[in-house]
Amino acid sequence: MGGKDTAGESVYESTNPARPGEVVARVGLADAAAFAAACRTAKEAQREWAKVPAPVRGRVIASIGRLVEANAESLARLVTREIGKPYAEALGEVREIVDTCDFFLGEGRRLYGQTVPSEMPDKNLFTFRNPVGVAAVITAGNFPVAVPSWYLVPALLCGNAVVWKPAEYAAASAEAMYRLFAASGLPDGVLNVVFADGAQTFAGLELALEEGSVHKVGFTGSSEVGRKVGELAGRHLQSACLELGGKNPMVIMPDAELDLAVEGALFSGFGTAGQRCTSLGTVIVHESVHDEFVERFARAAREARIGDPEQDVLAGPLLDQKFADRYEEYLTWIQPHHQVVSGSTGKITKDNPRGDFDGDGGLYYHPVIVDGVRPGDRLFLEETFGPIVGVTTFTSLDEAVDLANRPGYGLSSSIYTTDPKHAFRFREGISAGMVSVNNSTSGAEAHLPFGGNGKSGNGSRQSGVWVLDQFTRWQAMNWDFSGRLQKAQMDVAEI
Ligand code: UN1
Repeated sequence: MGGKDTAGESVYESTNPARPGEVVARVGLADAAAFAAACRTAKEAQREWAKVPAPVRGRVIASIGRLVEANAESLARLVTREIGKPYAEALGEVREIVDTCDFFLGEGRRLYGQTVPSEMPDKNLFTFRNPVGVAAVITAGNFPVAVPSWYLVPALLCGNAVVWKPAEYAAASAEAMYRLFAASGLPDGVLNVVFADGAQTFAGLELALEEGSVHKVGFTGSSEVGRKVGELAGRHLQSACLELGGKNPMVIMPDAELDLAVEGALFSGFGTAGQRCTSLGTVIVHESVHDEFVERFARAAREARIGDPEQDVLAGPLLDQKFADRYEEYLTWIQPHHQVVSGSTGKITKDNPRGDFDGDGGLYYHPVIVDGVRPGDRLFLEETFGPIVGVTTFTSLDEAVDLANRPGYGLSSSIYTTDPKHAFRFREGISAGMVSVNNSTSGAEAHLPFGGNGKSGNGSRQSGVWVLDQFTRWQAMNWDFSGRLQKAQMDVAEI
C-alpha cells in the first residue's frame, strides 16, 4: 500500500491480514539512490568488521541469538499480527533464528582453511576463506524473520556487511528483528535495513553493483523475479544466491501408511495457508490407493481449522491483499476446468462460511483439493502460493518420478512408503534439492542444506556449513621456502 506522507516521502502501510483495516506499521520507502548509499555505507563499515577475529564475530552472533530468544514471544506475536501466521508456527520461526545463531556462533572458531601438499619440496600450500564484501539481501515476507536470518547470520559471521531489503508487507517484523540484531554490538553500518519497492530496489542494486559496492546478492522470492535478480548480478560478474518457488510433489506408494500420508499432505498443502516455498503442490498417488486417499484427504481438509492465527489453527489468512488477488485468479481459472473434491472454495465470508466461522473480514480461504490434474494443466505446472493441492495418479515408480519432475522446479519433495528401496530410488530420480520420506514437503531443519534446482534456484544452498561458500571466497596461498625459484608444472619433484 503506497502513499505520500506530509514530508513527500513515499510511505507503505503494512496491515493485519486477519483484520485488513488495521495498520501494523508505516515505513518510508527509499529510492534507488538511498539504496545505493546504504551499500556504500556497508562497504565502508565492512573493512573494519572483516578485521574483527572470526571467533569474536561468533560472540556477536551468540549475543544476537540470546537477544532473539529473550524476545521470542513478542517477536512471534508481531509476526502473527502482521502476516497472519499461526502463533505456534511464528514461535517456531523465531526459534529458527536462534538455531541458526547457535550453529554459526561456533563456526566463528571453525572457519577452517586447509593445508594442501605441494608438488615441490620446501613449499607449502594453504587455503583461506575471505569474506565476499557486501551482501545485498532481498527477502519475502512469508518467513519474515527466519529466512532473512539464514542470510544475515552467516554473512555477518563471515565478516561481510549486509544491506537487507525485507518485504514491505512484513515491515514491522523486519524492523523488530533488525533492532534485536543491532542491539548485539554489531558496529554501525555493518547491518543496514532499507525498505523500497521492487523497481527502486532493482535500480538501486544496479547502481551499487556498477559502483562495486555489492559483491553478493541473496534473494528469496518468486522464480520470475529471481531470474531478473540473477541476470542483474551476473551482468556485473557477481553471483546470486537464489531461493525461489516450488511446485513440490508428494508421491504416495501403495504400501504407504495412508493416515500418515493424509496428515502430511494436510500440513504440507494447507499449513501456512500453502504459502511456503516448500508447500505441497501436487499429490501423485498410486492408482490402487487413489480413491481411499482422496476421500480421507478431502475429509481432513473439510474438517481442518482455518481461522484466527492467535488460536490453535492449521492456517490463518493469506499474507496480504496482493497474494489474495493472485490466488483468486487461480481459483477463477480452476472452477470450469477441474473437479474440486474438498467442498467450498474461495474466500471465507458470511455468505461462504466455514462452519460457524465467517472470516471476520480477513483474507481467509477454504482449502481446495482438485482431483484429476494432468501434466499439461496450469495447476500441475505453476506455483499457486495458496491453499490449493492438485491430485494425480501413477502406476509405476518411474512414472511417479517423471510426473514429480515435470513442472521443472526442484525445491522440495516427499514420498510416503514403507519400503526403503522405493525411498532411495525416488531420491535418486527426483531433481529436488530436498527429499522427505514419510514427512511433509515443508519444515526443513535449520542446519541441513536448503535450496533447489531448475526454476527453484541456481543450485545455491543455504544453511549449515554449505552456506559458507556463499559468503566467503576461497583464497589460495603458496609459500616457497626453498630459497630458489621453483616453477610449478616445470620443476616437479622426481623420484
Ligand atoms: C520459504 O518458504 O521460503 O522448510 C522457506 C520450510 C521452512 C522454510 C520455508 N523452514 O518449510
